Amino acid sequence: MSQYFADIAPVTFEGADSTNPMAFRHYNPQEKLGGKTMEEHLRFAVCYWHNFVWEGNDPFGGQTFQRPWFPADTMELARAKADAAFDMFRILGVPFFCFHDHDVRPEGDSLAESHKRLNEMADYFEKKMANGGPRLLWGTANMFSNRRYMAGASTNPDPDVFAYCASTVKACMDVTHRLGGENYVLWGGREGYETLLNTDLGRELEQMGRFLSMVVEYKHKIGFKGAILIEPKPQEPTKHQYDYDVATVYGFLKRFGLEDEVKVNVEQGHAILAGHSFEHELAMARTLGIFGSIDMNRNDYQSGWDTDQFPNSPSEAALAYYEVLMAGGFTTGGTNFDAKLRRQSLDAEDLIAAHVGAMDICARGLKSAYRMIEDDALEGPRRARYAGWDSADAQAMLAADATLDGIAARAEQARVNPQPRSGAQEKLENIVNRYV
Ligand code: XLS
Ligand code: NI
Ligand code: NI
Repeated sequence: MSQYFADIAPVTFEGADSTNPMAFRHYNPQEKLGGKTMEEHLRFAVCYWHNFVWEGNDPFGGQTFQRPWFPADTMELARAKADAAFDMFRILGVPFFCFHDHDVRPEGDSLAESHKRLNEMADYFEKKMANGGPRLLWGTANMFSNRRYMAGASTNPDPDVFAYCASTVKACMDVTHRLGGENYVLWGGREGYETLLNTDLGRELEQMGRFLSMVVEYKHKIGFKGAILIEPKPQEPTKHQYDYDVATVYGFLKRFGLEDEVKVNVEQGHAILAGHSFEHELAMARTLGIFGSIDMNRNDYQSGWDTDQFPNSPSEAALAYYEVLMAGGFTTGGTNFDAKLRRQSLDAEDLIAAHVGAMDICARGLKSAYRMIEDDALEGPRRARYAGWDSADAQAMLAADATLDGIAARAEQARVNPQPRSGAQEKLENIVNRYV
């Protein structure tokens, strides 16, 4: 127990009419939608990083937050941070948490010392996870903060950095495996470039492909049953990140024969940075068969950088969970918040209130999405739009033995002049609005 959240009671469901800002109005963990409870559908997780590590700094100013565990540069303070973190997980009632190695332990003077500290913290977590404590959704390595990674991790021009990364990822995968983690995440960090003038693009992609292949091999070697997830992002911190978006990641996986081994962790804010909507990225992942998990941090639409705000739009959440449900729901994945408070939100209570609102928006979105699917509200019109393709004649055009000139001859004979039909977008938007 830490004293940090001592004044805050566990958050409970009070129903849609509640005016209590520290209660759930939609997230009722045990309420069932179909065969699963909301808790099982949403699989909420909270990431350590922005919640317990970020100090409130921005490019123009330093620390605004004063947490008792800062600067967390000793193992004692790391444990105090863990105590506060697990108190928050308990208050929110989230079933999962996530962390980067760097979030949970101060870096040691050597690689070996860093690994030792990580393992000590994992021992500490093991006790907190026992007896109904939160489970681990994913573990990951921070290979972007330290200056040794400034020119990339596995894509670094220096082979010693590549080797350093191998050791770091191995240690993090071991710990994730030991703690029963359900996924291992690789967000690109600084895998990208600032300028092509000093970058050998082909070589860097090759290095990244080999590295990922070895990560997958190691997963099988240690018997880790969870999923390996790549988290796409188009830019920031580098000018161009190699894992630009879901489609780019898929092309990369195909190239290295990893499309059945690796899935994606899609983040709302990263989708926006890539010039997509969140639902576009989710629909793409579903279609390509690589949907894994989500980071529910939204981006400001004007900023141009990753603002990692808590989600707060019911209609966006509804369209996102629509895609999640259409993908068959989460298996190993979940809904992770690695969101940031705004830097003026100083209090312990702000951290809790932000998650309460975010969890509630997701629950509301899930319920809307579930009802839209149950009522066939969007799939019905969508099927009708493509109904022409149901006939045997139409299907024959897609068969393996169909040819362009064969189809051309048919069209020329039939002399049908295709008649355009309305896409009815506004009517569909009205339908969505009825559900949110
Ligand atoms: C940064 C990413 C990061 C990953 C995990 O933009 O969102 O937080 O989720 O390394
Ligand atoms: Ni993320
Ligand atoms: Ni992000």
